[in-house]
Amino acid sequence: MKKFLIVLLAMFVALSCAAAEDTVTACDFETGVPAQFIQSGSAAPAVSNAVAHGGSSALHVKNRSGNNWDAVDLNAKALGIDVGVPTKISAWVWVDSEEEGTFVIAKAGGDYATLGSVTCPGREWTEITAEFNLDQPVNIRFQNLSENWNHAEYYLDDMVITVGEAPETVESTEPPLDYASDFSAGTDGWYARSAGTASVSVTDEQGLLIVGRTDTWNSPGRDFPLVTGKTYQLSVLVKQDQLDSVGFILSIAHSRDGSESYENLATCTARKGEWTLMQATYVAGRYDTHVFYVEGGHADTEFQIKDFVCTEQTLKYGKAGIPSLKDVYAEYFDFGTAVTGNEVLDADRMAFYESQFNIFTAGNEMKPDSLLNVGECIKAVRQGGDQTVVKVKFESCIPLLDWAQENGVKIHGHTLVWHSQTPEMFFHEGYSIKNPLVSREVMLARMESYIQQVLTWTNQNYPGVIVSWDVVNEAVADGSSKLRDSLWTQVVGEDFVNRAFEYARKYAAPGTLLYYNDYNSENTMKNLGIRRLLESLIAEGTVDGYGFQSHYTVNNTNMFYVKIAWKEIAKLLLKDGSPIRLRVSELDAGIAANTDANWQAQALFYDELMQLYMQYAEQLEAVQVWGTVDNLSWRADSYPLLFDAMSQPKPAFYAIVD
Ligand code: 9MR
Repeated sequence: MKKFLIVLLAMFVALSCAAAEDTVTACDFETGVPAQFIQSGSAAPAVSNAVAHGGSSALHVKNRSGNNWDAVDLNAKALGIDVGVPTKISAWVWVDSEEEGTFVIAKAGGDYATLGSVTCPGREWTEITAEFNLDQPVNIRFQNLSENWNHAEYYLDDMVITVGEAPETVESTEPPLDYASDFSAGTDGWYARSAGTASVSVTDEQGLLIVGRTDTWNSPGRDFPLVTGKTYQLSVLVKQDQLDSVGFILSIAHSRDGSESYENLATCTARKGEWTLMQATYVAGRYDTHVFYVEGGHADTEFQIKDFVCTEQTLKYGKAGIPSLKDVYAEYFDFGTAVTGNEVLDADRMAFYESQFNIFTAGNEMKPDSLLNVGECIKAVRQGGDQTVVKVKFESCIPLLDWAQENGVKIHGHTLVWHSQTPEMFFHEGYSIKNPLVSREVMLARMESYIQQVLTWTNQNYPGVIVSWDVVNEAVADGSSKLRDSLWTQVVGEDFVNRAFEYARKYAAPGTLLYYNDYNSENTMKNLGIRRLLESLIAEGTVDGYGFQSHYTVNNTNMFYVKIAWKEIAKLLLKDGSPIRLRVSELDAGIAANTDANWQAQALFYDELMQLYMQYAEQLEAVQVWGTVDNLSWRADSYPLLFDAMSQPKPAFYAIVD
């Protein structure tokens, strides 16, 4: 018996000279769930013998937690169901409920439109069909529409998927995107993202109103043809007339191979009746679709948007003839920056960064929340693995590591162990926060396994690329000489930092420099705490250096204390008697507003810092700014970097290259 029968019905229809070729895929679920069926939400698709339409088994969708998206999806791309391809699906459905309801075949992304629907009595096999040409590259979902079925398990059987010929594609050379919404002739491609209840319409105020919302994600959305790696400036006005104030979010939904993910780009609080602005800069990731949308408020809040602008930045990165930071400081230390995920996808931008910097750090992509594969950890324990099993994934950091390897630039790894950006379930039995915390022994085993896998994989695949690591980040409490209370101290105890360094030393390639990294070391008590911690690591011979994060605010930072902090820490000697290594790991210096006077003050501030750094050049491995251009900084509102939003050098840049 075949579980997944692909019948290539090369139906060469003898109509004049035209030939139509359909691919027919029949699934009877007799021996398993074909790989093309993917879990959606918490539902786990499996094969069951409880009921069957034909044969003795069917696809069973169970573990549903009360959402209609706890369902099963079909990987459309895997079956050739692309945009514009004529597709027919027929299947038999059996819903485990006494009540009648509506079952649908729907788009699993984009506008989530229904493609086919059927009303069926509970516990009776009913046929559902859908015939469509997708207008967005999304997966296909088999789900209930009726809310009374949100917990009901259901079965699918004898599915037949008929996929026609792909339309001819025409290569287009589109000019850079320069979009401004105009609702004078209708909704201008905007639609309601919802499970069918919400709708959008144009108002007298030239706005687009959304009504009928039943969930906070229900939103006006529109597809945009973004180009991977390109930078887009976004702005939109939002208004609501129902409550004193409502929080809104400008977001993007993107999908790759049919699987959708989301990013929040900007937020605002809109007071009753006031048009409120949201602005953002977005660098497009490697996705097939990009939908910008505005969400938020309460599930049923009605609101309008207008003047949505999305413009591709067509700037030329950098400026011809300017000095290069890495060259200016080459004799003394490396000069580097941090990049976030999508910046690395733009070759022009990276060429500009490479002209200025010789060491790079991933802003987020090598942190535990990027590298821990929580789903696989849970699965491994469920399948009988012991509590110490740890699964990792590396997709997030591969583009940066590939780029660094190809271009011969160094990477500083950030960060192996941190209380933040680490999934809470990492600390719990079975990787579920519903379970108790694991024992110290299990947690240490998990920590060692994680560090071992990350260091081994990077060493094997990118030998020599990662020259140093932040082993532990921010372990000392603010304004205190004690360790910060965290799940690490609660589960492992006060020596978690020492153990992390022990494991890192054990698995790091020889010569890799291992750092403890922290901020606010100019606070006297914290400085003491940092030194005590470093001394305990030095005694164990596991640490090489200290990273001064150096997130400053020009008018609030007292340079006197910064200098004392450097003096105190720089005095420490390593076990072999040599001075401790130092690095400036995340430098930025914010200003209150983008004015000439502030830019000059910022330039003086950077200049004074560089003079300080030069005094420690012997011990200093690198100075790294935390981002290159102001608008992509984590502190974009305070313009803290050396290049402006147009990637042009600011006075602060000139101050430190002179
Ligand atoms: O730059 C990072 C930003 O994109 C993240 O939203 C943020 C979340 O914690 O982390 C930022 O990087 C931090 C770094 O990892 C550790 N020191 C403080 C940095 C700024 O928050």
